[in-house]
Amino acid sequence: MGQAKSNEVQNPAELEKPWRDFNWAQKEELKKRLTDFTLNDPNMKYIGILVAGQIGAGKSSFINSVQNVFQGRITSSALADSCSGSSHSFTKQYITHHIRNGSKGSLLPFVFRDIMGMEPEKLCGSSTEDIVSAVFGHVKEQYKVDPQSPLTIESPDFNRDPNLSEMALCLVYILDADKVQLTDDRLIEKLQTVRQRISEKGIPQVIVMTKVDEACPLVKNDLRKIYSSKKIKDKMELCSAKVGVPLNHVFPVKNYSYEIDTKDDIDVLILKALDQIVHLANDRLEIIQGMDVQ
Ligand SMILES: Nc1nc2c(ncn2[C@@H]2O[C@H](COP(=O)(O)OP(=O)(O)O)[C@@H](O)[C@H]2O)c(=O)[nH]1
Ligand SMILES: [Mg+2]
Repeated sequence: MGQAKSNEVQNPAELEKPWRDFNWAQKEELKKRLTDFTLNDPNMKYIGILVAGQIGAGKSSFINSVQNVFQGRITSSALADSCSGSSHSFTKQYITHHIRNGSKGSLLPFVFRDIMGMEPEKLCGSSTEDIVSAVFGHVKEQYKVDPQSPLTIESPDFNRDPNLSEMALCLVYILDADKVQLTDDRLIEKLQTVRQRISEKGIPQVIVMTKVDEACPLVKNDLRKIYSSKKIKDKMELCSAKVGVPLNHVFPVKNYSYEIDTKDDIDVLILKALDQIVHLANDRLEIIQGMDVQ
């Protein structure tokens, strides 16, 4: 009993102070930075970002959440699956989502691409080959993933000569905070295979850890406790270790799910993750362009 009590004191659910500095008042500044953002190649209209992860982890919801931040309202361009916990993937086609600044505003210079979710079992969900092909721009728009047979160079949906906009210059792994400790090792192996294949080509990788509200009651109650929740810190460390992405590339978010209005605290976490993703992608673009010049 005494032992349990002293552990509780040593290991409280809430840390004394946040372990990561986070400015909750930076929403407008981040939004401006992203709407003013220009690509390192003036000839390109946009850069691509691919989201990958297990079915139901919140990939479509993350894309929608980004859209919501810039629209200032709840949208549903990348349909999220309202049947939570379902084992099938709602997203079956490979689709590009453009992000618009305001309802009549211009398109922002980055797009998200969503592919069928992954599953632990062999020949289920998107294969590692298809995800790697998508990163390298070989997958044509509206390609329907067939878990039984990954895309090959002979397939009509295989883009043999992709341009830079068709490639992904950042891969975002979407992981569910509430389930990460239960994630099947076979799925982690698939993610690691993808990571190794694309790391060789220097494609930056980020983890967006979703459902922080479901993973921690403290955070559900007050999103601003996200960086003082011991549970969230542990889960972020677990995500980092499992996939092999450094902790400073792990961003916890609460996606829009049941809300009917946007909220500044939700927005600012989404914007912070997005700011990092987009700038890493743009850095990568600069390196690729530099290589071309040499
Ligand atoms: N509470 C909560 N629910 C979420 C969050 N992100 C996604 N969801 C819900 O999880 C379910 C699956 O999300 P979805 O975006 O369709 O997952 P996908 O298969 O990866 O595209 C949906 O019911 C979402 O509303 C989150 O951060 N918090
Ligand atoms: Mg989806």
